[in-house]
This record gives sequence, C-alpha cells and structure tokens, in this order.
Amino acid sequence: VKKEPIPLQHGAHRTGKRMDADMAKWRGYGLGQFIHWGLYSILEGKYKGKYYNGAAEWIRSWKEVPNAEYDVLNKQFNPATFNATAWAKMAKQMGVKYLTFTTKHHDGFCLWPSKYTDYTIESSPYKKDIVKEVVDAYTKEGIDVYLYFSIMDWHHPDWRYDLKTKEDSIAFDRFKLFTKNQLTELLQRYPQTKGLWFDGTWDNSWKKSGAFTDSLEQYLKSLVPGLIIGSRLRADEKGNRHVDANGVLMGDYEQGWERKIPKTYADVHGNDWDCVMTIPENGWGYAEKWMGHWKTTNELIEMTAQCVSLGGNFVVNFGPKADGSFRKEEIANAKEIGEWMKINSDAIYNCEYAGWEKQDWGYYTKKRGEDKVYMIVFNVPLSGSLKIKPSANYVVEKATLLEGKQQLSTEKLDYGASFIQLPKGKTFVKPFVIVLDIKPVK
Ligand code: FHN
Repeated sequence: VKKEPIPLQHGAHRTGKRMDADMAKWRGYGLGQFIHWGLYSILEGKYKGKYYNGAAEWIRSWKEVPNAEYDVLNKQFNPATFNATAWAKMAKQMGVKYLTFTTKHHDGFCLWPSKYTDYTIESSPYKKDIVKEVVDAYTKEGIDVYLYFSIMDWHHPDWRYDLKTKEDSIAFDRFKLFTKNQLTELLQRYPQTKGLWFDGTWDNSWKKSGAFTDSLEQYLKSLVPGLIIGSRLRADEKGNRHVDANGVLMGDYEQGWERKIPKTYADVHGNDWDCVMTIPENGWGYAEKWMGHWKTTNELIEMTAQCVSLGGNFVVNFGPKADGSFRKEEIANAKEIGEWMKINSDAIYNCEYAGWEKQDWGYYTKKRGEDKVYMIVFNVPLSGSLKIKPSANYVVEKATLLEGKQQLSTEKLDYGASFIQLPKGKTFVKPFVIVLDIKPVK
C-alpha cells in the first residue's frame, strides 16, 4: 500500500538530485579538505596540565574550564606563522578540489571582523581578516571554498538550547536575526563562496524554527545563485532534520556522513553526499595528543576510493596549531596523498558509482559520462588474478595499469566474469589503479 505523503509547508522542495552545473562540479570534486581553527587551538586539548577526553574544539564545554577563562582567549590569538598561501599550496599539492573552513565554531569566535559582535578576530592581537586570507588564497589555487558556520553559539547571550518560555522565544528571535545578518555579511564579504556548511543545528530551539530555517535557506540562495547548502541547515515544521517527515532530503546533499562511510550504494538513498573525516579517531581542532588510532595515508586513500565508489566526496580534516602551522603528521598525510593523487587522480575526479558487484581487491569508480571504469586496488591476491564482474550491459575491451600504461591480459570466465592478470614478478607497494575501457552491449 502506497503511503499518502504528509502535507508539509516546510519540507523538501525538490525530490532527486540538483542537476545544475554548480552541483555537477561539486559532485566531481572527489577529495576535499576541512579545516578547524579557532581559539580552542590555543588550549591544544588540555587545561592546567590535564588532558580533555573529548574533541579539542569542545573543550569550552568541559566543566574543568571556566567559560570566563576560555572566552578571553581571543586576547592571545596571534598566529605568527600563519600563511594562507602556504596552506592553499599544501592543499593543492594534496589534490583537494574544495575546502570547508570554520568561520565560526560553537565557541562563537569569528575569524572574520563581523560587525554584529565584538567577539571576532579584530579583538585579537592578530586583527587581520583570516577568512578573507583563506578564501583568497584557496580561490587563487583553483580550490573552491565552502564556509563552515556553527548555528549553536556558546558565547552569544541570546543563544538558547530550547524555547521553554516567552523570554526564550524573544531572545531566540534576536539570535535568528543575528545569524541571518552574519550569514549575509559572510556572503557579501566573500562572494567567491561556493556554499555554506552548517553545524550545531541539533538543538530543540533550532528544530522548533522550521519555518525560519526554510526561509533562511531560500534567502541565502537568492543572494548567491548556485550556492550549495547541505542537509544540516533545515528542520521541517515537525522538527525533522536532514530528511523531512516524508523521508525526502532537505538540502543539496546529505551531510550525515561524519566519521562514517556508507557500506553499500543502497545506504545513500540516491542522494548526493560527502563524508567528513578526522585523521585521529575523533577531534577536529588541534590537540597536543591525538586520540586513538591515527589513520595512515593508505587508509585515507582507501576511504577516498570507497566514498567515490559510492558516489560521494571524501573530506579530510586538518586542525592547525594556534600559530598557524600544521602538525607534522598532517603535513606528511597531505604530501603522501598528493603523491598518490598525482598518479591516480583520474580514478577519483569526476567519477561515480559504477554499479558493478564489489570485489575483495578494492573499489570500482566510473568516469562520469565516459565508458571508463577504474579498479582501485588495495588488496592484491597471492594468485595475481583480480576477478571482475561487469554489470550485464557492459563488456571490457581493454585493461591497463594507469601508472606506466602497461596493458594487462584478461581471462574470460564462463559466468560473465573475468580475471585480470597482474604482471608476473611485479610487486605493488602502494594502492594502484587499473583502467578498464568498456563498451555498452547493444
Ligand atoms: O560538534 C562539531 C564538531 O566539533 C565538528 O565541527 C564536526 C565536524 O563535522 N561537527 C560537529 C559534530 O557533528
């Protein structure tokens, strides 16, 4: 029995993907960079010699840290070695196509000189507009910039977690205007912005503001044609986030994949999506000690391949130190990912879900609009034979190693599958790519 849709005034305004050129470009990015930088970077995940057992950028919420002490950290923020051009060049070398940058995290400190609060970079010894430096430097390198913006603002007197009294609603109305003003300001100051990445939208106060979130999204999009906004901004009038009461995505892409990757294509429900990932287990802002397992470059490359193979983008987070420099592990990851991308990025950029049955050696990606499938190989079988099983509507014409262009022999099996033979005696020490030229079966 087909369920009748629930009538909604502030639900999704579109079913299916956005099909315009800006969104097509977004879809083709493959790899992105996230940067979390702010006052929390000064504390480095510790206070008075004690380490905080949470994500470093949340340290203000730790009861050991008095808010009054945290809130004056702006007086110390003076990143002596910060060089936006060097950041952008590192990102370029790494092969990222877009950056998401924290203009304001939950602590409310703004990295641009906002005229709507004094709690900004202008009140710090550094004074200069960091958002502008970053937007300009990355844009110059041809990397698209998205602005991260936390709705939740621990520093603003009118922020509310819930709206329980009339006074709460009055204060929160002021807060909504403040938010709208700040966002307008960001888009006017940095017109190169390709999209906004919202966060801190999970509290009841915001969930009860469905009509406002809807009008805000429409208003922001009217300011910048083509602006991309994911599913974290809005709530429908029933308080549903990401998807509305009818299960339809609200936003241009699904923003629920944080530190987790879908297992199968069915998990993404036909939506665009990206996955944002920390290199340590958790923690986005700089911490002196990284928590848990640190992902290796190969793990990060594998996650990139996995995301692209399921039609998503992969975004690696960096948390610079308060002085503006990156930790050595991040520098090494960026460099090594870049070296790999230099050879293999054909299998990442502008690629999509291939629709072929996954095999144990790794991941398939398919070039959008072309008869080309890539095998990104992470596990080499001792036999040297990689099994492939094209979808019924394709045959493989040729298999070639992407690096060095060596053609590989294939052996047909009798159930529509084939073995691709790796060259005898060649040892692979890094993940590698095989290009399959394919032909549609008439
Ligand atoms: O609470 C934040 C967290 O600090 C970080 O910014 C991540 C990035 O996706 N977002 C929130 C948790 O979802």
